Amino acid sequence: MSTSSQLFREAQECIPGGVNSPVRAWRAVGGHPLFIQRGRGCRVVDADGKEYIDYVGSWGPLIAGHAHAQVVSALQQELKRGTSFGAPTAKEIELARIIVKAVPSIEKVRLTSSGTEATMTALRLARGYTGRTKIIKFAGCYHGHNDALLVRAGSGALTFGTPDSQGVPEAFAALTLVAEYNNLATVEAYLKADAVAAVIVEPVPGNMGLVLPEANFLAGLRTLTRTYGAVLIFDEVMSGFRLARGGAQELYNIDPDMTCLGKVIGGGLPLAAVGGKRALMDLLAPVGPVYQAGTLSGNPLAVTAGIETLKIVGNPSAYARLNELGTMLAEGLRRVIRDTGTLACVNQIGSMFTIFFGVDQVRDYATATQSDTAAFARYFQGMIERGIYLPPAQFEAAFLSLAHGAAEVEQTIAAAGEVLQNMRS
Ligand code: KE4
Repeated sequence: MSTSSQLFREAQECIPGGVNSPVRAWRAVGGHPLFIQRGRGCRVVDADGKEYIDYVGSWGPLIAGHAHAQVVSALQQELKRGTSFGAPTAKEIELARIIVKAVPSIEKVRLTSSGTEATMTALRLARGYTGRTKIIKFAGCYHGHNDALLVRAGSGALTFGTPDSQGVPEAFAALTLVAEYNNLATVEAYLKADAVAAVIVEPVPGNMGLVLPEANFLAGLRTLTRTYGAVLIFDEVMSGFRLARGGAQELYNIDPDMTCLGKVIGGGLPLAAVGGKRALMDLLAPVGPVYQAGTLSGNPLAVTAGIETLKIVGNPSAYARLNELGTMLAEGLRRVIRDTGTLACVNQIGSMFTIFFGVDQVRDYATATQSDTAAFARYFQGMIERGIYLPPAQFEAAFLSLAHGAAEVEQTIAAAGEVLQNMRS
């Protein structure tokens, strides 16, 4: 069996950077990526046969844990019926009904195969609906890799220092206005000066590392967009069905015009969605004049994995359990940060968390980018050595699943304490 380092060498011969998505390449933390051969529950095993407690969870989808028996069994049954038909299936109605019931702001929903497609569609709908062209996004927020949104973007774009990607025509980028998260004044200034089609935001950003909305920020966005006639798009690809059944909008009681979902709703298979008010959604082809399509949109296998995952996380105690584990982990990390005299902070909400080094608070792009990414890299490598697999980049969120337990959390805190102590010496 080839080891991860052997596989990485081979991969780089035929795949750019040896990976099919940049943030997997470990460029920000050094060394070579783990090639994962299997997962079960909250653990993954790499090509060298080493086991890790997994806090990447495929960047959010695996909220039920890897290879959950209920998901695997349902997929095995579905697979016997075929893989894709390019025709509507009954299960797409079932998933759409689950989403509409769980997220009151969504009256209709269109399934896509990626979050990028979902946000791209949301912007096109907002432009078609308003007849306006300018959009507002927030520095550090990442909404996938469509041209309009690769401006001051987070996640891998920020990690690799390409928040404004090469190849995006200046004419496109000029239509994207960049505001500061947690700063309503920067949004109102744009709305007053320009006719804006949409404001798109990660209500709880995970792509500059985890950042939390301050009081009235999200409610302020809702008021401002209503006042100036801009469509409010909540990009909940990461937070949807992750932070609550109804996502961040349920937690903060906001009624956006459109919502993008992904990750959890596909349970680890390629599935995302754009949903919202009927007046917007019925502009979509074949009903209305805004075109959007996808060969594998609503794919039966992905829909099956999504339905089963949403059933599992629909258990009444699920979010209480995720929140309990997240709080336990965050409090433990803060304790070892104090005990080792480390300058660092932990942002956490529910089952999402990020540790930032060299700063005592991160509330937006400016404070996130002041963090010590070299220290994060040392921390990451120390945790990997102790069997803890964190997202290999500072500007990402880490995720707990229902398969994690107190034992794994305690093991993680103990490992962090050792690593932070070693970083001091
Ligand atoms: P995808 O096109 O990768 O399915 O979704 C794009 C997207 C949209 N919106 C938000 C809030 C997102 O977080 C994402 C994708 N998230 C990254 C992780 N930060 C995916 C990991 C990767 O790029 O490999």
